[in-house]
Amino acid sequence: MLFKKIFVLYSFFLSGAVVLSGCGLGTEGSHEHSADSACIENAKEITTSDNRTLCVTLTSFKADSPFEAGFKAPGKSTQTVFISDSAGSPINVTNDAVITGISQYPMMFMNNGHKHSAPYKAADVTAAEYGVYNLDVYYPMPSVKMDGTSTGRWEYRVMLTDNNGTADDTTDDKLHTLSFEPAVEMLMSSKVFRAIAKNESDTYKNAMGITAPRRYSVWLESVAKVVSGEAVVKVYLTAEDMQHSSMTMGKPTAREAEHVHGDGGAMGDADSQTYPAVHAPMDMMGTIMKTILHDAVGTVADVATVSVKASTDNGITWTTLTAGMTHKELGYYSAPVPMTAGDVDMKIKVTVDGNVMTKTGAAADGIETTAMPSLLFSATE
Ligand SMILES: [Cu+2]
Repeated sequence: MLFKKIFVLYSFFLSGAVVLSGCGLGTEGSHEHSADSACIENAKEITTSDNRTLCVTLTSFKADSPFEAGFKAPGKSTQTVFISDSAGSPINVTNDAVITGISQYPMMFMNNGHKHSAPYKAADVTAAEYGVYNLDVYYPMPSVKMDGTSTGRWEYRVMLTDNNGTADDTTDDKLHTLSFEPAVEMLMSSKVFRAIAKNESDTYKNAMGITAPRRYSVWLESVAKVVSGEAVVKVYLTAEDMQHSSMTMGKPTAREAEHVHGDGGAMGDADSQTYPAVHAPMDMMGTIMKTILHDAVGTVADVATVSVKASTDNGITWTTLTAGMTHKELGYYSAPVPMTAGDVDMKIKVTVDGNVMTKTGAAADGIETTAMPSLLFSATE
């Protein structure tokens, strides 16, 4: 009965392939399930402050073109969290009496002892009435190498805000934390969904304690269908830093989880790599949102100017991508870019505070065809 109800809900929303078991989920969760468990296999259980048992599952079963389903790196992974009660009815965090927010927190524990986070998106709650939440992560590194060996372990936490049964009282809210362990696999196709670029004059002290050029990542976020010789491309720009520095990061308040995105940042850990969104200062109704980066000696520097351009003719002509202007869009850049359907090689030119970022970190010297990194993807019409 329970299985059937959940299956019906899933099918209704997905109207496609359903992957509930196995796929990328760690096996540890199964230990938590006794024979009389209220939740299906691979689901995590919590008990709310009003004494309900909730079942939470994590899957990555579909993705919009040009992305592939599944937990893949490097690049954006499209992830779905499904929350139901023990009877299989969906939990809607936008109107539930007690559970009022959802957020995520990815962290990789490397076999070499280092740890780092990943950039992630705000939770998409537009399908909350079905108990379905989209929580995308931009994984910088796989946990499973091409030959099947492990590089470490991704711990992916889903946090649910519980208002302790007291409506409109945020002071005694608590977080339920559910830990999943997705096996993040190396992207096997010839596509490139993350372009890395740097500049020798923009350095910081990295996770190994070495002063090196800061790596900027341009993550492909979406490519719309080609219409009249162009397609709207959106990318997300992050930098590497060693301290929690993104002002867009934070614990979600009730009903506000959808406004929070961030770098999965350090949360007090001075030794973990972070990936703050990079954008020029933006005035958000009187609050100046800015990207704060640290150099090799820990000095704080505000990012003042950012430019992101794309070229699909090998660096001859460049299209300026427009910076997102809302809280949710900070660090995102988009514009219609000329292209035809099929394989696209899109060069990316990022300039931060006057420093043009190249593949090697050396100056481009006008040879932009080879100096600039590419995003490789298939466009459709
Ligand atoms: Cu790693």
